[in-house]
Amino acid sequence: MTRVFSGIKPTGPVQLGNLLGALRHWVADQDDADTIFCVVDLHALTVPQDPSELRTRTLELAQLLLAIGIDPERSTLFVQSHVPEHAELSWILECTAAFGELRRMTQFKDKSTDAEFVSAGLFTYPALMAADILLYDTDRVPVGDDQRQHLELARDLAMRFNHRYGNTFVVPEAAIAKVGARVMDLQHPTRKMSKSEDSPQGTILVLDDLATVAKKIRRAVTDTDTDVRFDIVEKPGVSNLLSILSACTGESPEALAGNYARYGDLKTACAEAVVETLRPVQERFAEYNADPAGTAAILARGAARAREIAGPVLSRARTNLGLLETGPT
Ligand code: AQP
Repeated sequence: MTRVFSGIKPTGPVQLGNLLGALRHWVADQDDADTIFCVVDLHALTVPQDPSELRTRTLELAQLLLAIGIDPERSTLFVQSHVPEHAELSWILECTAAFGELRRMTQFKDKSTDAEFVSAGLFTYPALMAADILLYDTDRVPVGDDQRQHLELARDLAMRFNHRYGNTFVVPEAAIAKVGARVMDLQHPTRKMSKSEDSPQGTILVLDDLATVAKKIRRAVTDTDTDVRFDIVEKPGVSNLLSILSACTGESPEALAGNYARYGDLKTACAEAVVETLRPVQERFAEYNADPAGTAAILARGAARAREIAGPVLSRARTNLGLLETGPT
């Protein structure tokens, strides 16, 4: 059976781009793959975090994943720091990656420019992401378009390691959706919507009050003319709304463009579609949120299952590298 792995960082409240670009595909993947999903809390540490907020966000992110339809009977759902194999393989892969290769990562350039404090972890984080994926003999990784370069690096590291030390890792494929793979900020439609970006009016949070969601969409930046057309370069604002509507309805953005003569009508339709997508998620989230002990138990079972898979893969890497095995005491 195909093995699917993906993760999400508890760096802020989940936004619509996370949902449309990645999370809804995770849910669908449960039908035909062995699925493993992870709240990647170690990745959140690349920027300073408030400890109590990080703890709350990690638990609530797991609850949100359950609310969107991740089924713990069919998927392995766990928190990255509960499985220490991730950190160990990350070091091995940092030593497999070249400095220049990491320096070329565009997300590092974006996130380090103008940052007050740039941690070494922000630089090496793609090696940890590669470790997350390679630890599970992953075949397919459903991610948004912004992760394409990191996925390519994970593949390169797997191939380099296999070439140097013998066949150890499965080389994964990225699975990037055609629609919704890059949801843009509603106020700045040439930059991606992001959970830790300071753009409250441009970012739709999955747990935003539904009236606020509709208001943000109605106030989205469009363009000066009135033509409803799917053209990402010339009309980024309108095209973003068409892409969002398309991801929620399943119709193509080009076909949807023909249905609306005015921006106002497109915004109304988009707001309705997003609100109806979020409503059931919010209702289920409230149920999981009322039972933190239940969520903790699900995560503990998930971590135990994850370790059963990750342990032997890490042992394979250690042996092939030539690390001395521990002898009997
Ligand atoms: N705007 C987006 N459109 C489509 N997909 C997106 N993803 C993120 N933003 C968009 C996808 O969501 C998954 C989880 O993302 P992540 O938490 O690992 O980190 P990220 O990609 O860096 O997302 P954010 O929201 O922008 O977080 P911050 O602000 O903390 O960096 C990934 O599959 C991602 O592609």
